[in-house]
Amino acid sequence: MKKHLWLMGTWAFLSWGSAAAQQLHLQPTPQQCVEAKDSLTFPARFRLELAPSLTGTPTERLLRSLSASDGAGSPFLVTVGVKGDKAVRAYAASVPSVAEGYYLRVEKDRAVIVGHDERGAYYGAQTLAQLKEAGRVPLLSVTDYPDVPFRGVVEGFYGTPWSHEARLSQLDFYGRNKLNVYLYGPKDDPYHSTPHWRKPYPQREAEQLQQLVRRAQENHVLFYWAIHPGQDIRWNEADRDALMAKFEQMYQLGVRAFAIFFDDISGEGTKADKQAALLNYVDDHFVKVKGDVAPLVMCPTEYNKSWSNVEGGYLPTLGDRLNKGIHIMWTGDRVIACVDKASMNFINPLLKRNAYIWWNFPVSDYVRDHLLMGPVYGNGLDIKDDLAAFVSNPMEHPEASKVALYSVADYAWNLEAYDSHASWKRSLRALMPGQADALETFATHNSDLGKNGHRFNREESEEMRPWLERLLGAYVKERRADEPAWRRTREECRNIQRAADLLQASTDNRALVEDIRPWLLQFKLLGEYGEETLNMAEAQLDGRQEAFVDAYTHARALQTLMSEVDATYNQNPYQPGVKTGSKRLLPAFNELFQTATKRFNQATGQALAVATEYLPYTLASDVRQLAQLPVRRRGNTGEVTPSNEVILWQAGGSLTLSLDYARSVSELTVDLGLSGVEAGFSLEVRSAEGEWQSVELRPTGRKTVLQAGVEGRKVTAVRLSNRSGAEQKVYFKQFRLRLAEN
Ligand code: 14T
Repeated sequence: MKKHLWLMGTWAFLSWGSAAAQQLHLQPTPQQCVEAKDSLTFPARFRLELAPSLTGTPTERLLRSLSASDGAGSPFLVTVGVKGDKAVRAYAASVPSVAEGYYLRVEKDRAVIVGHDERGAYYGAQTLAQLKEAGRVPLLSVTDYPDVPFRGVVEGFYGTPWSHEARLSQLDFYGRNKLNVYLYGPKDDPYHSTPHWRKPYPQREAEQLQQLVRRAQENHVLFYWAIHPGQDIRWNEADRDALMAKFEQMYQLGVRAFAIFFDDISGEGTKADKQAALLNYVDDHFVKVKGDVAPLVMCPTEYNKSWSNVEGGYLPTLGDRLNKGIHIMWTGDRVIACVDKASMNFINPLLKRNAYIWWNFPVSDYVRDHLLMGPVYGNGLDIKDDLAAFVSNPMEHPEASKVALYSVADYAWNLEAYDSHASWKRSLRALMPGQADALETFATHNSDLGKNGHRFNREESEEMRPWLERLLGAYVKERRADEPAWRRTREECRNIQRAADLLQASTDNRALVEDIRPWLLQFKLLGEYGEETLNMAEAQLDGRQEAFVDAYTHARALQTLMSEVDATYNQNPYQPGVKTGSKRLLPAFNELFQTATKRFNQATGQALAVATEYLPYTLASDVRQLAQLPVRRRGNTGEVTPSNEVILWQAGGSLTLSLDYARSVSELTVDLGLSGVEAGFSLEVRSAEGEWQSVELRPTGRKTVLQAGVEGRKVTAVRLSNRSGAEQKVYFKQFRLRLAEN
């Protein structure tokens, strides 16, 4: 049977009153939608005929919210029930025999929704809500069900956990997009993991979790509470009972779905037989006893192929021993990977069940200076029968993550019909209906991860790629301007500046603007920078020297500002800073900048700086081995690159790190690799007035690492000198200056 069917009769395009003709697209893409020739404007009020089995359910509340005031007396009737209910008996045969499936029919004066089960009826009602939102819609019948039984989100990232408000908003979003699970497992919740997994939540946190459970129920989302005990668990009765007691506390708060995560641990906790015994115990003595608890989910220690050692027997042990109903998570061939037929064929036989896919996208906890807002692609479209679940691990930015989550919902509902680009476009429209084009401009250029240890990457700026190649090919290799490429790139630079402004000022979705604000600032600068580098290249080609210097001066200023944004916002300790357009745009603009400047210098005999990275630090030293060490900037810290050799530091020799202007510093860390050697050295800072003042170097307790008392001082330079009167043989392990926040 052809699954995805859009019958549209003789008319191909409907015009909905508004100027732009718009195709109706239901989200997630239904399995089958047959549209008739006629259409109707979905009424503002309708009479609701609800099967008694649905009284008091989220389905009833959703449907009532769709009808303004009481629909009594309205000529339009909406009949809703679950297979087996009397009111919908006539349609029973049309309902798909798949969990969560539904049949929805819209006629001229009535609509009928029949769920395979209660959640199915709810999804039918969600589809009806979309029809109402669309305004004028064709008469139609939808036969629909999900391909993957569990679809949703695992809040499993490191970093700042989502706020309570953000989670409430997520749960509503999941309901609307027919996602049915949310697994709560933020690595940085101390009561989820070590140190406090054994302890009950404090009152306030407990109340909030209770609220989340309720909101999840309202949206027909299963709220899984996960525990991460493996870092310090002991395989004894005391810890088993502590875990059972914690689950019981969570049960009392309303939780009816539980998970145990053994990822990212070492030592005792990693033993497969012990893990399996614990899971089975919980299954037998908790889940089965309660009777109203969802199937257990576990995340194994060897949760991806590259970390698994089949000979070691870990995965086969889990596969053999874990009770049949227990789900086992899997991230694919690597920690960060997409899954396809081959990856499923590897893991499912080992687990002796379909894997519960934990997809590590759009999680960005290992590339925190980037936003991952591009299309969802790369997973097999032919693996619907191989998946127990498909859940996504998101970014710490909840609203920005919805771009990907929308498409995850679309993919996991109907794999074969999934169209990654179209789904992405619709997600942008759903998130910011008033500024979807601006958001698209932003998202197009904010999707890759940059260099990362997981070697995972995404397409970025694909549409601009051929234009940039043409532009650089012509200019760099042939010293000429390819006019169309030039025009298109300039236009895109303007689009970027405009999009940054429109998004920052937009009231369409403030939560999203807050999530991405630093990147918007950077994005605007990037657009301006790109435009100015085009001006430079143009002026250089035409030999207009004054115009070149004007453009160059501004481009330099923009480099400085971009560097400042990078050093001011998002100063996490892992990947501090704010990167945007880093895959194609920024490298292309930098190449323009460098080539144009070199040619200008050649032609005029001047020596304008060619470097593209603004550095507020300059190093000077009369110690031969130190003089040429590069200075690196990473977020708000500047560091002289450590050296591996023994440094022969002559008497009186010094190293000076100067700043571009008097800046507040918060920390100065020095490590000369030998304890006590600092006695022969003096450390000084230079004030804004140019005076040198001595500061003390104190031990930190970490081996030979020393810290200077510079907190809050405004300085223009720091200097380290050998005052011992003799040559010192030292190491140069660290020389790092951290600037204060402001
Ligand atoms: F359990 C897993 F499936 C999993 O992916 N665990 C973590 C997850 O919490 C994190 O968000 C994700 C992305 O960084 O990767 C896993 O964490 C890691 C992965 C590593 F390769 C932690 C340390 C690693 F070296």
